[in-house]
Amino acid sequence: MLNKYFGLFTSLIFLVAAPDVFGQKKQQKPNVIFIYADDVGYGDLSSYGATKISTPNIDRLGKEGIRFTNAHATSATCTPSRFALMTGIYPWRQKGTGVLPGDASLIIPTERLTLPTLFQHAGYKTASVGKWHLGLGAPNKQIDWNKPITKGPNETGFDYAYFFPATSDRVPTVFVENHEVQALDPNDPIEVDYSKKIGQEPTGLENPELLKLPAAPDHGHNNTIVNGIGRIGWMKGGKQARWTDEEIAHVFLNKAQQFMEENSKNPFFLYFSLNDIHVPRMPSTQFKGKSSMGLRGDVILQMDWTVGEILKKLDELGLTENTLIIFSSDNGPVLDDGYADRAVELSKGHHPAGALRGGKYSAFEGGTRIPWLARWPKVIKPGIVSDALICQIDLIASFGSFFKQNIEMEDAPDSFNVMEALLGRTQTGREMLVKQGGALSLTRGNWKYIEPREGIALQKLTNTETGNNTKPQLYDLSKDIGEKNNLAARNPAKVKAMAEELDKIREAGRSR
Ligand code: NG6
Ligand code: CA
Repeated sequence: MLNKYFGLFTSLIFLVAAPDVFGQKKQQKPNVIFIYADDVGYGDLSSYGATKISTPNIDRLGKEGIRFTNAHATSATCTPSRFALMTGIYPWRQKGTGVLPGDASLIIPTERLTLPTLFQHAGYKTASVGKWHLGLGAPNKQIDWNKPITKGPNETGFDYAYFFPATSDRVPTVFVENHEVQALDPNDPIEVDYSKKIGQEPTGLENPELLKLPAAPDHGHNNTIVNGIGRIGWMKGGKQARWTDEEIAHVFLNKAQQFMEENSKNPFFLYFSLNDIHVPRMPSTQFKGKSSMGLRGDVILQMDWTVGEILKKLDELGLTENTLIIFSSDNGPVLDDGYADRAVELSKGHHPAGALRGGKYSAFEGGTRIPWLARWPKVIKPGIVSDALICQIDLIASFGSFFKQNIEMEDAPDSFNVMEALLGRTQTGREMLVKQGGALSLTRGNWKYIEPREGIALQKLTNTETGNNTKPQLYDLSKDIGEKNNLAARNPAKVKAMAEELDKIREAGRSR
């Protein structure tokens, strides 16, 4: 503890007094904006090879900054990737970090160091705007949506938060500002249930004729209908508070821009967690029909526009030069994720995971290797393409080192300081990385080992190759990025060494 405070104290002195942090006197700390898109694949952006869709605003970050080709989320779904980003802990070390329902309790212990608390310690104002999906309220306690919500983003390091609880396909379909559900009418209290139907409202199962966006067969998404869309989970009440899906991107953008304006005179950290391009894909009128790929393409355009609006706001506020803005995604892509939005049929000729195998839910590269572009005009040289191995879990150790904060091992046991790589000063990132689809994998250098796992090889609903195999898999990513050629049988010693290393990382409770 003492150490920690001493570290904090010295870092404050350092930051106030440092004459030369980046070659300039009295360098103001950079603003940091982390834009976290949902389910955007390695091949979904034009800068990563997409030809059927154009994403000029996101691509611009790479042209004016750096674009990574070997950047990763820890996991192939949302909640665990976000948990890792916030805590620096591999999510599989903690039970209950899988995809959460909308009424789940907060899974980040509030006493922990988190990425936003680290920024607070460095004197930043912090905000979380957008999708949350890390649970709310005390453990094992039912959330009362009609009273202030006790634990959430504000208790894990965010000074300001405007968010929805889980995903846009899960109830409750409401926005929360700090602790309060927005536009709540006390005479129409909200109730949520994930185990049984509550209330008298139509459900997708009973009244499919009421759906404006039909659910895909067998995927669920057929509980309470809100805004013509069947959701996962049942809710009643809160009629006035329910969102309109087509407005979500605009609402979040407005809140993000407002936070930037209010904090233009002091350093800020904005975690901007987009709803796009998760299902249900419901673009605003502005983007409907604007792509050649149906709704999924339209929300890619909407997402790109959103990034462009953030860049404009930075220009307008005179903050462009000294803002580090990062764009990334929480997991790989999926076409059919449960609504009949024709994504599969209309994406012909588009490869959402690029040359990678698998996608969302998969232990193959498509599940976790994601786009990562970053711009900071003052520091990052324009036009760098980097193949450094980096992971979102590394942000906490990287910024810890940047701010000269002392991060104890137990604070972020799986986070590595890769700041030099993030800023394009070296092409060397971390040496190894454990990733999670269903199975765990270990990547070290060119080699990727996927540990044996029972379970279906192909998830039919989403058409995902899961990476499950009862035999070990070993791929040489330098020659076989598509993981087609399993070299395990020919390299038993390598398999043994990597399996042992993975076991050791698991047992040690830490990897740094
Ligand atoms: C799945 C949902 C899927 C999506 C996912 C979470 C079904 C059949 N599928 O359970 O639609 O919501 O959870 O996505 O219900 S994530 O990006 O937030 O991890
Ligand atoms: Ca996701």
